[in-house]
Amino acid sequence: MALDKNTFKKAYENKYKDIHGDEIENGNNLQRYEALGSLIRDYVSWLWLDTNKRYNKTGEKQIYYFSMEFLLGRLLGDTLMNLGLIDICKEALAELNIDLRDLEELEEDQGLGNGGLGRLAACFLDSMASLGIAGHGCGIRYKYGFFEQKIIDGKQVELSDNWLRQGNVWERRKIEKSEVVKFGGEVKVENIDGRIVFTQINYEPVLAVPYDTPIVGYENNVANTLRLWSAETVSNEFDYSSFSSGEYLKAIEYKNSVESISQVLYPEDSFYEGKILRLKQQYFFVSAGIQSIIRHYKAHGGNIKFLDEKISIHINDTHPTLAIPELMRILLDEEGLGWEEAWRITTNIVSYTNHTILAEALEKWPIDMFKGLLPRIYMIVEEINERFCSDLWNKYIGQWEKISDMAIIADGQVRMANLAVVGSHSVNGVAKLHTEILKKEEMKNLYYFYPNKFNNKTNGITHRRWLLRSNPGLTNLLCNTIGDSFIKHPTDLINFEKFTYDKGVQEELERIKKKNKERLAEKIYKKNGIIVDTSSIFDVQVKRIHGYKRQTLNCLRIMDLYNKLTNNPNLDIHPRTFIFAGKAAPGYYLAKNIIELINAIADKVNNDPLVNKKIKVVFLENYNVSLAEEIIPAADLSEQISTTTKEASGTSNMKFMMNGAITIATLDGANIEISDEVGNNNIFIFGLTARQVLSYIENGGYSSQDIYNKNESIKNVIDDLINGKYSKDREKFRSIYDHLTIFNDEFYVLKDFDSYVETNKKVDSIFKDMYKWQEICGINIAHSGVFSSDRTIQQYATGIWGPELIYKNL
Ligand code: 26V
Repeated sequence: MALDKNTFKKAYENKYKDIHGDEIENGNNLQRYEALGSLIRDYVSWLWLDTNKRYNKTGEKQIYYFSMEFLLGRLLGDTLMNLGLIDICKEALAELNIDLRDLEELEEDQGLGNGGLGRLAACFLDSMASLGIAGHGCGIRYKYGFFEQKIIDGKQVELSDNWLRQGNVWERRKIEKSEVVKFGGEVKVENIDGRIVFTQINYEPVLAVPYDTPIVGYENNVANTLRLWSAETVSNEFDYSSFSSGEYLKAIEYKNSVESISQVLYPEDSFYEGKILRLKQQYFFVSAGIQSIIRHYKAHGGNIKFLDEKISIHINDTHPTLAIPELMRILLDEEGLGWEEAWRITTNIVSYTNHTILAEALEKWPIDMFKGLLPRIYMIVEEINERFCSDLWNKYIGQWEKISDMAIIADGQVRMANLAVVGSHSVNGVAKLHTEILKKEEMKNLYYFYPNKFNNKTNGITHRRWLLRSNPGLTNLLCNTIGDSFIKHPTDLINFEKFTYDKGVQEELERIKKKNKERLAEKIYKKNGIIVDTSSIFDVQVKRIHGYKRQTLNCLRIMDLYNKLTNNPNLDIHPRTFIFAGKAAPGYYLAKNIIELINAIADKVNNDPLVNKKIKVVFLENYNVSLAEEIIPAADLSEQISTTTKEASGTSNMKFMMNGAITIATLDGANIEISDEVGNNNIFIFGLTARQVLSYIENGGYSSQDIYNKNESIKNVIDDLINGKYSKDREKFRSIYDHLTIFNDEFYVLKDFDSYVETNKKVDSIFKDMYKWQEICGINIAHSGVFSSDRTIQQYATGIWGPELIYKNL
């Protein structure tokens, strides 16, 4: 945006007076933040209007990314950057004695997501807008986002995330664009003039009210829309006259039960429970979203028969799969199309991404629950299933097992993944290995039936938030060495490779990292009261706490190192600071126990003067996007140590790499592709291969007890879990102990222990040579461009949504 500092300053002063009726100097920073946010939103509004007008005029294809989760984080800084206003704003505020960073910190994180899947959706919105693709988000405006984590006595305690407490300057409530979503009741079937007509009657109507947030592209005059739906009663008025008859309380109860649909984000991301409220949430936003898309399309003269030429709907995992039968319902019942035509249009429009192969995360709804809540939708799913199964019968005569594996409805359940595959034209995994496992294992039968639907789209991250914004020091160095073309073309980062052999550049990389580490060290001191050595290796594992992500493996090797250091305090190791952060699902006992273990180790190690000059352990509470933005640029070592085959892709691995951390990893998810990019010598790989893990799963043959019995270091650390060393309560870590021993170590932690410890010794020896270490960091940065979500989105556009979408705005 073309604005000068003085104009900006004047506009800000006026805005402040406008909304607060006072002078800036009399107010507090929160008021200053509100005024700034409101001013920026005004600027964006013009752009937003322009973009929408343009889309209506050009009639270009609109992409709708349907997701239960959008983990945006804060918006002020990124929006300012994308508008090209950051320097002007900083300078104008400085003249008013205001530090922009102080205001930025007052913004609540928009935390409407659990982790990887939700953050990916946010990166994709940023990339779509920045590439000039007409791509919009559709989801739920949860009143409470992902819970806030407190650590009390070493344990996770969950507090509600009341993120709207201070209001939200970015959103606009659009009551006039509300939709009605119908739950329950019955379906009346009539024959009207020879046509069978289905009408849902006696249903419970819920009003879906949209709140729109602009998603601003990077310096390209584009503002797309994230539309989040909130549930309200259709009539918001209480009937006060019925107060005396006791109806008033009933009315309030009813209001609460309707509003509960968009009340809270489910804090699980890997364990499926068939809760009716979650099914309601899914249908609620999907139905509202599709109704509004079609209403808009028709209002602008679109012919329903060509809907698939003008829109694409992408479903982020199976959660929005009801988009398929809902679209069918509208095309059949409301638009009067025949089945074949409606089906062709629907499958052309919908595409699906799978994000996990964990069997326990597969969504399957009990038929009775499904049918009771969504009677008409169930009829349509039944019809889809029958038609699909009849195709299967023709192809696989007599192969009942295969057919029942592929069926959409079976064993009293509706299987959402099967419905998603059958009802869409594209099914993608999120990293090469993950896609191969989907094709050859998880969805083998469906893949052989529809080989052309399956494809890979390796995840990515927006380099604008994760490099330009979160690491200005590194961005500066890059601009000074290779110019700024990488900002629009992130693969140009490869030009940095030749500089990484330059000693001066290596020193500069070291200096930048040191500064980032100092900032993080300050934060650690403020939050945890722990002083950490910024010349130590910052060894970081930040992500959801989960068995398969193997924070336990990390813990065991720290416990092992602790044993070795207490036996020999002169052991020659480079000092290390082990940094953890992450939330456990509130109902996941083992994961919560792991958090307690990390904190118990921290307590022990940090307070032992014999070792605490060499190692320290830190658990930072309440991991979220903003905290990630501070931790990742300060990391030396990126821990990506999941059990091979279990992590679909991972995206923090890409963020660390782009910020010049070196990865220690198993050959899982996108780690494989990172390794292919940088070469074996520039990454630390260890552990079982996918083939070995799959063979254990299929053929058995793994015994953790054997390893425990034969390996002394392992035996010692496992015993330490229950011998009182880390807790007076010897039973405290019993569940971890049992998991690793009696339950045969489901995630092969003990199997990978030795190679992990050995590989860490290599880390140590290379870190001692600062120049070599920084050279490798530089190579990682140089090769990180392909992991920008711009690349991913271009591949979605060309391969799934429509090749005409890309490159027009670059
Ligand atoms: C599954 C479930 C199961 C039922 C309960 C609620 C719920 C919510 C989300 C999911 C999907 C899987 C969760 C997820 O975040 N997967 C991660 O997706 C990332 C982006 O593709 C990927 O990098 C991670 O490897 C994958 O774990």
